Amino acid sequence: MHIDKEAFKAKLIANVRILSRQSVETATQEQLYEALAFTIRDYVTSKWLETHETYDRTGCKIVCYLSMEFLMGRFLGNAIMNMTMFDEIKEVIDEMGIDYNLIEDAERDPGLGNGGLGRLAACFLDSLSTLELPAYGCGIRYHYGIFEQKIVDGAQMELPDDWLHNGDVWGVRRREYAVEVKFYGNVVREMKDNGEYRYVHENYQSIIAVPYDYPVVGYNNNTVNTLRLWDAEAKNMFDLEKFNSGDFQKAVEEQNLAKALTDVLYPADEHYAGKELRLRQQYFFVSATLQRVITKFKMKFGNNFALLPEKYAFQLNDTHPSIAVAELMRILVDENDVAWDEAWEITKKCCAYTNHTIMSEALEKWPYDLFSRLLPRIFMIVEEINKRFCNMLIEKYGHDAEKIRRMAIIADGQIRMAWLAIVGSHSVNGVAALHTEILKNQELKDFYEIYPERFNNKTNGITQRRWLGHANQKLAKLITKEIGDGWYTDLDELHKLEPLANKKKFREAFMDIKRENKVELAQYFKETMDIDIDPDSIFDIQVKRLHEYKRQLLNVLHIMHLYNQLKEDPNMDMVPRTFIFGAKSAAGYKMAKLIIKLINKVADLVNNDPSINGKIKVVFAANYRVSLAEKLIPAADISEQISTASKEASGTGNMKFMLNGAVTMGTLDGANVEIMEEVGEDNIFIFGMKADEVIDQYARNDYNPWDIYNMDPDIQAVLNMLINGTLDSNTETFKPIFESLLNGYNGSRADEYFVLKDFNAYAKAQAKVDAVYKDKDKWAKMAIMNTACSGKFSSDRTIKEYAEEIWGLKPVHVEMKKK
Ligand code: 26W
Repeated sequence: MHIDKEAFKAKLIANVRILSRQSVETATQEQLYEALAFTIRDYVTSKWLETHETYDRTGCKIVCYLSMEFLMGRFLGNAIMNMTMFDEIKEVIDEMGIDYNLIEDAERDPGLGNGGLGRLAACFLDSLSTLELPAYGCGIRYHYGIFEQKIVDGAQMELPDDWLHNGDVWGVRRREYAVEVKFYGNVVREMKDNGEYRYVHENYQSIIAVPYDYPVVGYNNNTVNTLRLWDAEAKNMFDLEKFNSGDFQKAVEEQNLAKALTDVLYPADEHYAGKELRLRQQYFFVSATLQRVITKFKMKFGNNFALLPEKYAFQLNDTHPSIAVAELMRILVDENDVAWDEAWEITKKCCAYTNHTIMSEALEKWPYDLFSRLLPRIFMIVEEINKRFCNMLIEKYGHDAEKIRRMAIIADGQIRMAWLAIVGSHSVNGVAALHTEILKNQELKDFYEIYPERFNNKTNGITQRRWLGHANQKLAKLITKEIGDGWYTDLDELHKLEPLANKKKFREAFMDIKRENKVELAQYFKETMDIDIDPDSIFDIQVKRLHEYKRQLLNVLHIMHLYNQLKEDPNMDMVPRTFIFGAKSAAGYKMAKLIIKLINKVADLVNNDPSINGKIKVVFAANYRVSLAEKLIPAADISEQISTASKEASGTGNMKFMLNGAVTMGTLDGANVEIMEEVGEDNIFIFGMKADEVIDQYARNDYNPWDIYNMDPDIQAVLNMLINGTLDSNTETFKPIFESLLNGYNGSRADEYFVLKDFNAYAKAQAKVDAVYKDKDKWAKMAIMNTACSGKFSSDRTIKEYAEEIWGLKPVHVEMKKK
């Protein structure tokens, strides 16, 4: 987009003055950031208005992506890139003597998500806008996002993430669209004129849901969709003006209660805790979203609710918003007098559910009494849905009581949210081919049997705009120079790089950029951690949430093994390697926290032992988050994707690394399987047990890791380091890890995730990396092939599949009116 540079400069100067009473010369980085963001927002707003004017005028279908998490990353740089204003803005900023990178760095990450699921939602929004698909992201405006991680004496400390501290430049508060959400109370039955009953919710507590809208800018088009995050406010806050003393007190109390609702993101990933506040959050944003949708629908289409599925689709991002099924029923049946059966058909046509994990500890099952007390009317509706569903099951499987118990939505005093989502949706999808197969054949087998037509796969993807265009600007430029910029909107264009892998000049240019990125990262570590790393070493990176199934432990045990080898033979022939980790652990997840400590203690040992000649270095990069990922991933040679096969639903980090020319070290798990299909077996390092082997072995339950310990002196030596004082003078510190690997810990099985079973295969694959890396040309070809073959993993491809196969959603072109 072309901008008038002088006009832009004048606006920017004015905004610095208006917002902070400063001049460009005296303003802080934060103030300059705020002013630049406001200036850009002005350009965005014209398109934003036009987009919604177009949606209103055409009455097009809209998808609402319902998600508890949106891990958006910084807005500013992304908006500038997608508006295709980057070069011109950069020139203006340079002319003004301001360091553009420092301004981008002044923006705090809106960390409103835990990990994969939240970041996927953000990539999807970028693709939706770029593909001109009408969409809303619907979620919660947490006041505190995912905690900030500090490492103190090797251990994780959590600090609150006050992301709103410097204000919220991108969010627009829209009090005019506030809605009331009701909790607690009781339900009474009233006779309607026609003799039917109506259920009325009484004595409830109200919370006001106020939306804040954030722009989601499409790439090189006029589409700006909306991320709508709901915040909670007290109903009586608005009566504060009256305040005779009693009401004032009450209003303040209510205000505090309301604030608590949206105060903080639950920092647990793949672990369900059954906390009432979380259920309140879920119902809060789902109810607000659906109420607003139905109000708007009625304004446009009256009470013709049969039309609803042609106008709105609701995608449920995991089970967290699955209460939408019951809430939509409530709004249709109670508030709009739609008959149950008709409402049920409408609900199923509107809703679709995505499953993101097979980890059983992640499954949401709300206790019956908590649920019925908090949401009495919703509970009745779930009971009714369950009754009808079970009746259907009895008709089909009357002989098989066990099966019916397994499938019931309400059982054992719990409400099974995944079952509710499946029964109330027309589509159930997994997030990678292998994952969907496992769902169909194992976890959701019973449901696949009765609803085979509902099941489908949508392999995840990532947006190449942020993960290459923005994160790796040097590589983006090189690629555009060689094959043009078509890849920004058609990532399969990258296949055109394949023949260039055979051209020496291109290989050199590609690897020069990799090296520059590594130098930049090394500088960052020097500045932030005062650690020296060698840009000519292999950068081997594992970044993701810390979880036992992701097996950071396998990685660090292997590093300990390498260290032992080097101690024996300091002249061992190996390419120097820098192992980099980034991972947050859920605050209450003891084993995960201990693994973080282990990584840091191994780093202390290895980095401070001059006898190994700097051959290996270990870095734990604190506070892993989107903006840090954007620095780390472009600098990677090796991408660690080493989960126990069958456990990682998809992974999306694996795709970001591949796109940036890192080679995957991985198990045949999640989307790694498809990455191998795309890049070819020769351009990836695959090791370890296969998914079916893991599943069989687990079922046989005859694995004894002691056999490995007793037979394998290398493994024995590594495990003994955990308890013999090498890493920590207190020999008890890492005992639980030792225990979990050999005997099981806290009720888990011994080596539940087959770390020891896969250890040798992993060590062998790592040795192969070392050998291949020595052949510079071969390595460069592999790296280039990874970038060249990553087209499938664009979230544009994924979103097209959702739009065509699940939502029936068509692009709507937005044209700017001539002024
Ligand atoms: C109730 C606690 C809780 C919180 C978050 C349970 C489960 C979750 C998420 C479903 C966990 C998650 O982020 N899953 C990841 O989703 C990604 C996007 O599909 C996948 O790529 C990852 O493999 C999967 O772990």
